[in-house]
Amino acid sequence: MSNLKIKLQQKIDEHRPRTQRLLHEFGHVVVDQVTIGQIIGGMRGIKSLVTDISYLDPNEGIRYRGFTLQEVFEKLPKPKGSEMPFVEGLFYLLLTGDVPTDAEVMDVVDEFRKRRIVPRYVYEVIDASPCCSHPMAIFSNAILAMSRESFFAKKHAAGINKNNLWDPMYEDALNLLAKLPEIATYIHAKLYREGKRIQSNPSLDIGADFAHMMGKPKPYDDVSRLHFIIHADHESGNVSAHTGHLVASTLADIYMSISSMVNGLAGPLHGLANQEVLVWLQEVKDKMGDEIPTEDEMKQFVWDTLNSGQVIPGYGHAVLRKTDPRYTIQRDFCLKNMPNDPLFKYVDLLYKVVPPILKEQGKAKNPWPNLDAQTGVIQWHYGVTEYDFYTVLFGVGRSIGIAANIIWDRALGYPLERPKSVTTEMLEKIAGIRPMEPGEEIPSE
Ligand code: CMX
Repeated sequence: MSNLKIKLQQKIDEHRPRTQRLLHEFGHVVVDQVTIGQIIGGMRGIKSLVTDISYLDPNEGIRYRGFTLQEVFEKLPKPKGSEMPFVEGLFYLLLTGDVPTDAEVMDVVDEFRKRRIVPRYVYEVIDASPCCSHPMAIFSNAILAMSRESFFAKKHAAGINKNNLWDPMYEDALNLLAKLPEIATYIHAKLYREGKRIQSNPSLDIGADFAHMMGKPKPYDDVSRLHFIIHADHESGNVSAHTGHLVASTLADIYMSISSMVNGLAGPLHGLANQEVLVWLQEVKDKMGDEIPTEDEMKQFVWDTLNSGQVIPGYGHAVLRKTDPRYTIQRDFCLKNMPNDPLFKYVDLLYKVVPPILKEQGKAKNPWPNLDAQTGVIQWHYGVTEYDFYTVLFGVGRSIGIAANIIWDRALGYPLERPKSVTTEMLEKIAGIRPMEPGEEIPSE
């Protein structure tokens, strides 16, 4: 058994009584109330999920296992000569809650290395994708196709004690995560590099191997590590994390669950926003004939977008109420490594201009930038200019956190998810009003 799995087993044994005690002795304790506004409004803010892997504070941003992102970057071991930590170390941290030693990280690097060979039929699935498919659709299909490999599904069909379900889920999760960089880079090669695939180099860690398979020199290895680490998890209620958890709650295997989460991530209000930011910036750039706009000109572009009924991509958030620390970490990277990049100058100008405008408009609860406002600009700078592909990069990173969550879901025996729905009429009754007649105007108070 790998060191990581042994450690995980210990952590699971320690944690299980806590969950069991809460459920059996304190299951009746009220945690939250639900309003009609929350029921109609996308269940915003209802405390109804549990995860110990990350927590999102509205003002502080994400913490992974109690650590701020800044601390995660400081504490996790780094490959020699790199500014950014091993992605494998983050997986160790998310799964066990402990910061790994150098030796522990190298064990995980080795585990991933052994599992990275992608079955041949996955390339065929990618090759068979119809023309103009979005890379996220191809990515989702490629992952789903591997469901036939699931160790978890086979064990479950054969009959396995519920307490042991986490074990085959762990095996599946590692098998899948180890293959995602190669699958993603093959999609990139297929769509944008005339199929010129670069083979994985088994002597490299995930970040470096990803850069190698993308055909990008240093510091793209660090860009990849940075990217995968900051995208890995954002507690459980966001659409991608929630979808992965929900599908896995049916005891679907990791391939079905992660493929579903990729579909959720592909929406413009979620992961696709990083692509939309680039589209929006390019429009501004084209209109400006590549000149950097003045502050007033940029304000006008922002107002024009809002007045045409569109959102400003990369701004706002369902939970956060301050600048996203994932934005700040990327901004710091840009200031250090690419301060004169023209698109970065656009993004920086937007940081000055957009929040006061969104405040003045008065609709968005959070006028500050989220991580998607910076991501694409870094990729563009290092030559990944196919912005359709950016959400696939997000998906590789997000899979790490969701896989860790799903392993723990099975370890703690979280059941099938099944909230209750009500009808509009029931809500009207609860509100103490009669249903409106067709064509009737909303009565004024
Ligand atoms: N630009 C313009 N209007 C915005 C806005 C923005 N960036 N963010 C929110 N609003 C508007 C909403 O559209 C909504 O308008 P209506 O009342 O007319 O429907 C109003 O402000 C209130 O929305 P909210 O409660 O502040 O935000 P939500 O929780 O409903 O939505 C999010 C959150 C992220 C979908 C929204 O801020 C948005 O559309 N942002 C732009 C897209 C984006 O950057 N998405 C990426 C988020 C990060 C991620 O998940 O990857």
